[in-house]
Amino acid sequence: MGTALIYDEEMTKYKLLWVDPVCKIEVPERLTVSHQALIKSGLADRCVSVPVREATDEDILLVHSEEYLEAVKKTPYMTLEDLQVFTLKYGDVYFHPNIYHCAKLAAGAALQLVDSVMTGKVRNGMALVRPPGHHSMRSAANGFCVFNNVAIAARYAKQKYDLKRVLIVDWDIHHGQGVQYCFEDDPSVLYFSWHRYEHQKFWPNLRESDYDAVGKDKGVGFNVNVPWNKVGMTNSDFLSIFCHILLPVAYEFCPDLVLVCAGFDSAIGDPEGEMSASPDVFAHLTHLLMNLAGGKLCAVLEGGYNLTSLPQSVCQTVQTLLGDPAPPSANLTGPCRSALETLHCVRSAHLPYWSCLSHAAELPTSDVSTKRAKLTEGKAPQAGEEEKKSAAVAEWPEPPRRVPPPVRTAAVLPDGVACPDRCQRFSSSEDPGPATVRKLRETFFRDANDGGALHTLVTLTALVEKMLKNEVGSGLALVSNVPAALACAARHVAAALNKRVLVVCVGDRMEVIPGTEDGKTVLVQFSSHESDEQKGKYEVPVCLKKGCSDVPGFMQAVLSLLLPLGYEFDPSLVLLVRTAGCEVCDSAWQQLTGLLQGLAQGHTLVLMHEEEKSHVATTVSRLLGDAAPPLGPLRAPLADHMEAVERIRHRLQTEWKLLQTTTTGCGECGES
Ligand code: FKS
Ligand code: ZN
Repeated sequence: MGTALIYDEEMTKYKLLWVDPVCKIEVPERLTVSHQALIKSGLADRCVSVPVREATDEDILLVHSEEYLEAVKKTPYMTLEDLQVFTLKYGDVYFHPNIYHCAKLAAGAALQLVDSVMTGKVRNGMALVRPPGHHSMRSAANGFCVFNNVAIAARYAKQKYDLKRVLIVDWDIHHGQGVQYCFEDDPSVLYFSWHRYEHQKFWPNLRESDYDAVGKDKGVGFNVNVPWNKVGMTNSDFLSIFCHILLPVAYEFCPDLVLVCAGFDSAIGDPEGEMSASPDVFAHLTHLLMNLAGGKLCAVLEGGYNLTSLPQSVCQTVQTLLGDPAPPSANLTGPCRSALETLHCVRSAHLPYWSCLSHAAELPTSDVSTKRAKLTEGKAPQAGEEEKKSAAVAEWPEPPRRVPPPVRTAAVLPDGVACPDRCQRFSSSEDPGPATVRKLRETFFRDANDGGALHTLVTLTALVEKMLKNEVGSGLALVSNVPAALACAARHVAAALNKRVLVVCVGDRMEVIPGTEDGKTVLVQFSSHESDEQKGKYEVPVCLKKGCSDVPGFMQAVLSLLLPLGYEFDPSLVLLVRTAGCEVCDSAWQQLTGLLQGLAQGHTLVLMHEEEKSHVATTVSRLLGDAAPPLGPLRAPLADHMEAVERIRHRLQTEWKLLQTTTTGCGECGES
């Protein structure tokens, strides 16, 4: 199943006709450079090209008032002077004789995208549109927006396909207040937006863009605002918000469809956003959303004004939608203080509505605000106390090309186990040489002399090498001796190849575990086995006492512990191990497998016991990048499990900065 790309040159055929310093950045070239970049990179050719259509009056009236629609309808016939006068009724927007036509196409493009995804013609897609939509309101144009493309798409999708829940992720750097107003009392549409705010000093300067605007009436809890109070936010800040707010809430909500207000003014170099996130962060943001709603994701362009970072970011997004492995997640140094304040405020504000946040340390948010006020109003900050954040230098390297490996997924399977479609059966033809064989035998089979098992280890070693050379993407091996296979593969990566390896084990606690002393190996082990040992930074036993059968608790551990740690560690390979007594339900296992594909450029090697062969087909499907099936709305995680996860996060957050959720280092003990 493919990726739709919707674009029509017609939407470049309007522009600002008078002098206006506020509006001059919204130019037709935004669309042409984005589209050209997709063509030049070969990505456009790989997409299913879907034509635009004009949204009908009926479509537009799903969100806008009749009076407003009738007023906009007159603009094609206005003189330049009339247009200027009409424009003055609204904020930060301009009209043009052709903008009504383009606005109908922009909204219609979003609807075509929803139809393509919902009818199963494609899995996901992106619409490159102008004018953008997220600021426009029921009866008002605003912030370059005429009709609210994504809000219309959400109502349309709900109505036409009888959807129960739609998630809107607005990663544009401006607050989509139009979307918020449209759905603030509606619990069927969850709206998430992060935006430059600077304590209301940044446009659109609304009180209701702050974190405490959580929705109204029945929709309370279904509006999530993440205000950035400093510029210069980085990849770490963005990913931290995803791991600790958006993803847990989104998984609990369990949308039937994900719509993205895909603005790229949140990327480095943008004159409006002044943030420092690199274009490849959008690959990760996209990837992290792709296992929700069975992969049904529609991205609709909003802002983005730097004509270099905009096309790069668009390409990263589309390439990820196409299923190519993610780029490395290098240089994640943890969120800044201001981002942590925001994170904490948002989590506290939403703690009454989402059980995944119910253990968010309940430090009164007023404390944070007071501290903040003191910090800003008082004397000049002491050296080192001042935020290091500042607007980024508008120079950054072009994201390296993401080259999909020639073999996407390979499997090492015993004879008699069929190899799934699109997956290559892997067997090593190379002779390992007597020295290697002797070493393997000495290390792993001192007592036994099992030729078959030895051969498996030789094969695994060869497979791991091919994965690290990007000749193979991901892999799966069914083995009889899981601990030996794991130790062999992990040691080979860490010791012989000197690369970082993340080992994730699910199920029975393993007796033989690879050493983590080298700092190249991180071991995260999910099991029901109690362990009070204080392990170091590289060994993380996650004890879910009632077993991993508590899906919400397990997902909490995956989203707020494993993923941030994994992203910060930035391994070259992920070894995902499923042991015989694995209690985690199949759909949670699949989510885990899918989410881990965002690490190590998709180089995951799954090791399973031979008896687990019934899981081969679904696991391979995740490794190939197919979306995992939805888990259903999640109930509250078991309190014990929540506490266990919080305890581990607390223990590790000084070492792994991406695990932090408060500025104090520890919400409960006040330790820094
Ligand atoms: C402050 C002036 C802000 C208006 C900015 C509009 C932003 C529009 C957008 C959209 F996605 F809608 F295009 N002027 N310097 O990027 O959010
Ligand atoms: Zn914007």
